[in-house]
Amino acid sequence: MYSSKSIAVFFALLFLITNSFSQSADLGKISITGAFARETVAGQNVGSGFLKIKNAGAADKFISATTSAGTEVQLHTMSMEGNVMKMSQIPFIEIPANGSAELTPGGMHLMVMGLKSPLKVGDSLKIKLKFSNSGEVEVNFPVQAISPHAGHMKM
Ligand SMILES: [Cu+2]
Repeated sequence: MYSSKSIAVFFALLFLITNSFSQSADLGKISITGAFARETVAGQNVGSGFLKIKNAGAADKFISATTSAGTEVQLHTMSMEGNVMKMSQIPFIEIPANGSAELTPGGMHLMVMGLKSPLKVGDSLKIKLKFSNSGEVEVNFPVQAISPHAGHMKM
């Protein structure tokens, strides 16, 4: 028989485990919410991830990210060139003191290079995010369907 004490410990551990891979996460004064990734189409070996970062403390920088699902994670921004969206790599994303930064489709995003397998709706991607002051946190990015208004992009 399990004692009620060991059951309580089990649920506490379960909470810790689930919490550390959640699509939202807290890291000191930094809180992450609404993380998601986009599904990929056949032949596409790059994926994109989005999230919102809130900062309740001093200014920080989101400097890098890693995942075992791909060879590299880059920080990207998007800009219009004529009527074509163009993305380019940026070295970091500033998180202002008591401010926030949002990575959204059509704006800044995470670009997962060299995906080992396609991203399908229902899957999720674990990405470790690194901040210059606050350190590292692993966040779960559930895969969502591609919006029909995604538009045209070139690398
Ligand atoms: Cu990109």
